[in-house]
Amino acid sequence: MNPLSTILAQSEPTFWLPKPVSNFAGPVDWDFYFVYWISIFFLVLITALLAIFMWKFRTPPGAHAQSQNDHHLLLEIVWTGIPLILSLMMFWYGYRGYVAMQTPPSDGISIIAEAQKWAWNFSYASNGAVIPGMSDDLNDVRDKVRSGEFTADQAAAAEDKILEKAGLHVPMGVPIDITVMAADVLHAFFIPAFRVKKDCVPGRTGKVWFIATEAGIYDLYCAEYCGQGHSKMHTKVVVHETVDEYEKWLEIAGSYDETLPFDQNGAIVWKRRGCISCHSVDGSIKVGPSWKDLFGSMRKFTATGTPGELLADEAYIEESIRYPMKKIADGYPPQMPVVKLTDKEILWVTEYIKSLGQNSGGAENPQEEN
Ligand code: HEC
Ligand SMILES: [Cu+2]
Repeated sequence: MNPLSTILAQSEPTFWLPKPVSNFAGPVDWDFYFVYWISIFFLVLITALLAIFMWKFRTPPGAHAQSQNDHHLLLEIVWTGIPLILSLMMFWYGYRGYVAMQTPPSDGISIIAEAQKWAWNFSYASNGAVIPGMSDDLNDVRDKVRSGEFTADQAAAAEDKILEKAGLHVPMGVPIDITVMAADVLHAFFIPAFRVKKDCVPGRTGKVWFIATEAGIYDLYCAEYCGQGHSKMHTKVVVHETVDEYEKWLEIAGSYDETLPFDQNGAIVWKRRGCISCHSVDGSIKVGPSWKDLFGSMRKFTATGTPGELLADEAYIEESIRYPMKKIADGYPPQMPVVKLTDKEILWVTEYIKSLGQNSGGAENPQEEN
């Protein structure tokens, strides 16, 4: 390491940066403060010289302007040479860090982070479990803290409960190899405490890797404006102390309780897989139609430009989930992402939708002006 490192690399949160807890925090913070202090130095130097020269060389009353073209070779060399060296250093440290971040080690734990409007899903390569971000539940907790309904302790307890089956979980001290994807529009995977950020681009995969260096709970944000619910697309990273602890968690969190009735599991799917951010179950209209009284109603839709009408039965629901772009319900935007549910999850969701009222003349398509 560089002797400057000890001065520039931080180990505590600063005014600009949160507490650094990954292998990249050292080099990233070093680069940041290197550029920062150089900028401050020159800002002060140049502003001060400007003020001094303005005063010193001001035109005396009555004087006439004269040409002052002149050349000072040594000065030219110095004020070109020093910035050149400094900017090459900035480039070099930045480039070195960038290459390290783009090269995941091959022995990491593989996880896929998929972004959709407006939720995260994390799939774990070791057992195929899909764990949701549960942004809505976490946001509820924050709202309750803000409104005074929850104390800090109650909030922490509620958050722990949610994170038993949600969030991105990783063990400490092991390389984590994350593939980022997007189901619909641009999103970005951003964990400030780890100093990693990567765009999630529909139709492409991207890579992020890191080694977490301290157990704890940290924020994970979407850092690319992705529409109405963008600001709520926020979840947590849980760093476990040991790989054992992490594996134990994964085994339990990844499974549904198959002894529950289908509709109850369907309600879990609705929350877990992010349907909740667009479909209400109480009749209110969010981005998509409410699921209340949907089953058995007549649905008006447009399929590749042609209007049609169908009964919302099991087949219609299944098709709407597997191929959301085939039939676009009238009055709604074609905004539903392809969320890859398992056959069981589709069955459970369908039972859940049935349990929310059937064919009682509800679930009208909204009026045109919506
Ligand atoms: C980003 C918002 C969004 C998310 C997330 C979303 N949907 Fe949708 N969904 C829509 C919109 C908008 C429509 C209406 C347009 C259309 O038919 O595609 C719709 C339509 C549907 C329909 C057909 C309803 C009708 O009235 O014709 C079903 C069933 C459905 N969604 C199920 C789901 C399930 C299950 C999930 C979760 C796995 C989900 N949706 C997640 C936006 C969303
Ligand atoms: Cu987003």
